[in-house]
Amino acid sequence: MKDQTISTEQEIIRLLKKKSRSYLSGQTLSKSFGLSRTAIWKHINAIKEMGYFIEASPAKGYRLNLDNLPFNAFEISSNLKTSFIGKDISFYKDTGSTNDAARAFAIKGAREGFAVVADSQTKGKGRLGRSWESPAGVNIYTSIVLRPSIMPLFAPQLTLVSAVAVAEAISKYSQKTPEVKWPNDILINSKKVAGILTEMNSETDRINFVIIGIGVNINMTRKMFPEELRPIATSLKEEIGKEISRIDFIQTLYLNLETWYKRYLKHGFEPIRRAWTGYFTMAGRVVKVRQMDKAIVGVAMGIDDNGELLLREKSGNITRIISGDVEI
Ligand code: BT5
Repeated sequence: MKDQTISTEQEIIRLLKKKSRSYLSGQTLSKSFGLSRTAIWKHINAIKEMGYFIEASPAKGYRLNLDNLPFNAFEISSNLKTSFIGKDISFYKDTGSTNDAARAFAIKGAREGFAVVADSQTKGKGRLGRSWESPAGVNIYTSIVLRPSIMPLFAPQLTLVSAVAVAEAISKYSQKTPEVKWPNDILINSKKVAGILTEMNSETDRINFVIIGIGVNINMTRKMFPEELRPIATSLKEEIGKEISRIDFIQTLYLNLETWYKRYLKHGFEPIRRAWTGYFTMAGRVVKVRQMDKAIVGVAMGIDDNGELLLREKSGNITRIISGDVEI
């Protein structure tokens, strides 16, 4: 599934990273690879074309700019601390939807943890046929294949597992604690910064695979949002006022997701419910839940031990919500 051989370019990038404080001479590189200096120069050009910034000095050699590394599979995999999530990555400059790409890989047998990452999407998907704004060069769009041995009816809990992983990753960068909005939104200052789309392929009592699609607005500016989303959507950069490395963020996200997913498989939903509740600030507020054919108004009370939303209606009845959109 993944090309295991490290290319000469990747090997050169590794050496340049080690030497990034000073220059690495063309001669040293020629010796290490047994290649002519012209051949090395061609590889350096290929590396530049991959989006790396390399200073070349005829007298001193080559130096890599570490502050401006490109967003690609090789960088995401370098120093990734997970044991299975994101160990195999298929990276696209542009794709329709990473969820669709991941599903195609999963059908062909991609193993658990396989991840698709795109720099941009042309048909980014939300739930129920809605779309996800996916401009290039600024955000994270990733879909991960999971193969949990749980009953299909529990699959929606994986959205909450992922929401906790995303909220925790955001907390690492933002002083403001993010909020979760049931079932699949992550907000900062009441604006949506990330969304999750969980899709499943199953038989009656067995899951074949689940695709966890995660979109996080990292460095998107206000201007890049369509007008109608500006009042309700935001990015990490807009909220904290500085650029964040997408490589660093996605590595944190994969590690968090792996940790929470393992915890879920081992200990069940309860630890997830507790962590999720810690990010749920809407408890006690009156909300409207829109469903396919109706809307229910009530006081949001939190989630039950299955991950369903509990709503206290005016009558005093407690209703369990399995699916829907929550509005304040
Ligand atoms: C979601 O749906 O929030 C799920 C979003 C999942 C996106 C990821 S990106 C990687 C993977 N590949 C995909 O194709 N999808 C997943 P939903 O709850 O239905 O919310 C959709 C609504 O959010 C839209 O109708 C807009 O109102 C709003 N929206 C669209 N793009 C947004 C963005 N970039 N940031 C914030 N809000 C957005």
